[in-house]
Amino acid sequence: MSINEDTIVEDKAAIDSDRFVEVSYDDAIPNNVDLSSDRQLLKALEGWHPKYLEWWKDMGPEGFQNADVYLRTAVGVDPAGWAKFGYVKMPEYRWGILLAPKVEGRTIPCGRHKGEPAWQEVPGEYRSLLRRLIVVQGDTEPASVEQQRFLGATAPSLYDMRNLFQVNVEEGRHLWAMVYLLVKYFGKDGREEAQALLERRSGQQDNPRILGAFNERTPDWLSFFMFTYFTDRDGKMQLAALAESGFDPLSRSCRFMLTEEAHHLFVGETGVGRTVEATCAAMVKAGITDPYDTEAIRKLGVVDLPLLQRKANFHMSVTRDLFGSEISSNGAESFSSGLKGRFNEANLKGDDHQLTDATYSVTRVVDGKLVNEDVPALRAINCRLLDDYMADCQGGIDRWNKIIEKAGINFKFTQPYKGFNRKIGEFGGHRINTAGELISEAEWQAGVGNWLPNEADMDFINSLMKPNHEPGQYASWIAPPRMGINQQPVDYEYVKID
Ligand code: BYC
Ligand code: FE
Ligand code: FE
Repeated sequence: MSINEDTIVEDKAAIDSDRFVEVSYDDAIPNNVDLSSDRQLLKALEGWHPKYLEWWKDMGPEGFQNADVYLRTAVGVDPAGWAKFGYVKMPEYRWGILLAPKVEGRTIPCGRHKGEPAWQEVPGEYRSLLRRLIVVQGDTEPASVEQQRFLGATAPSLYDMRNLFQVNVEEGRHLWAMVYLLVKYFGKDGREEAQALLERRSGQQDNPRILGAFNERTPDWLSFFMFTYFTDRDGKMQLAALAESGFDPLSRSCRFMLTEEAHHLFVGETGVGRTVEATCAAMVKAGITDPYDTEAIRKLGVVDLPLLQRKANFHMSVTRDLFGSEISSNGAESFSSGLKGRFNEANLKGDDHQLTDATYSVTRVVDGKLVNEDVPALRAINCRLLDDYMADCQGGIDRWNKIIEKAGINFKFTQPYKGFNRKIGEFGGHRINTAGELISEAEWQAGVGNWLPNEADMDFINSLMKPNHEPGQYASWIAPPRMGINQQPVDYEYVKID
């Protein structure tokens, strides 16, 4: 990783290799998988390419398709220099197929096949389970692009607009990564799945995206920053779990995707952080010390901190649902078959990596009470990844709190209780407040406006969403970044709007 903007955050998902692998850029589809030697695969992907471009033009960023955007493009998988920067029109972005280098002698890290050589071909007995995992992963990538497609028009700066588009083209590349696996390894049904990935639509009634959070709206820039901090972090955790897969091509794909993911998380963390910074600075300047003096704070053209907490509550809770049921036989089977590991599987010490006798504590709702139960760890794989995710969320939250503390304002962001506002799993169907109390429907209705963004909140946020499309111009509600992209200044013309 040499991208300087990413080095100030902790999310440097490393590629654990020191070997440089040549990427072929002469082909229509840049790749390091020797595509030109596999005529049938190449033909299938060349057939998919124009349909992908059609999808991008229909469902990708609205407007700005002709703009020159200062983007990074992956040009290799060497950690020391894998990307180049330059102006690109988004439809001309070189979406490539890049796998992290093969690790010689790699073995299946977990489950009943632990220690056997990693699969280079699809294990027949797990074919449909593996395909399902790849399809679900693939489905989230275009979904996020669809969710974010209207944001360009209200970008708070050209710097932010560029970051949005960077995230969008890379999510497009992540779709390519999964489509490559489907088309190369799953024959006719793989090609059908690749087609279906371009047909489902985020939020559409009759053909929605597969997972709940990817059918929610991303209506404003605060949502975008919260999404890239909290929901792209589900991406990080799931990709990390799939990077442990015994199916080696999936593992290698995910390892490279994690490199790009670091920037998405950076955009989220710094986006929220800069918003907090602008709020605190405006409050201090106006001599406002009470963070709940909402009316006065909003008059300054900045976002009050309690509203940011409600926004965060929404994104945290819908993202937690993405981990599936805490107790899941699907989760157990994905692990036991060796198709998906835990976070950091190969490096977990003092563990049999098979979980034959282990237990794990899961919070459940039993007879109207929240209780912790020890359940077989195998069945609690999803719960464990969710717990790891929640721990991983805390770093940025602590750094946001530091900004507030430094300004001398008495306010602290917290994570709502795990079971708050959940639809999937142990807490689904129960009303639980942010403090972790089971409450009645009436209590929920009375309190929800304090826990999730209410109508007045959304109206206010909307009123702030105005374009700032001149180089160096930043909206009142967000502080300029400390540094630009790739050592460019913060007033660089990151997007040349035609
Ligand atoms: N919404 O046993 P269960 C990313 C379904 S994000 C709707 O509870 P399982 C990104 C489930 O599919 C990372 N349906 O859970 C971020 C199953 O249906 P079937 C994406 C849901 O299967 C930002 C049934 O309920 N990658 O990359 O153990 C921007 C029972 O399932 C939901 C992955 O998720 C839901 N929230 O786990 C761009 C990794 N939850 O199969 C990109 C691959 C569950 O019975 N996916 N269901 O019809 C998986 O590992 C698993 O599919 C899940 C679900 C963890 C998602
Ligand atoms: Fe992604
Ligand atoms: Fe991402």
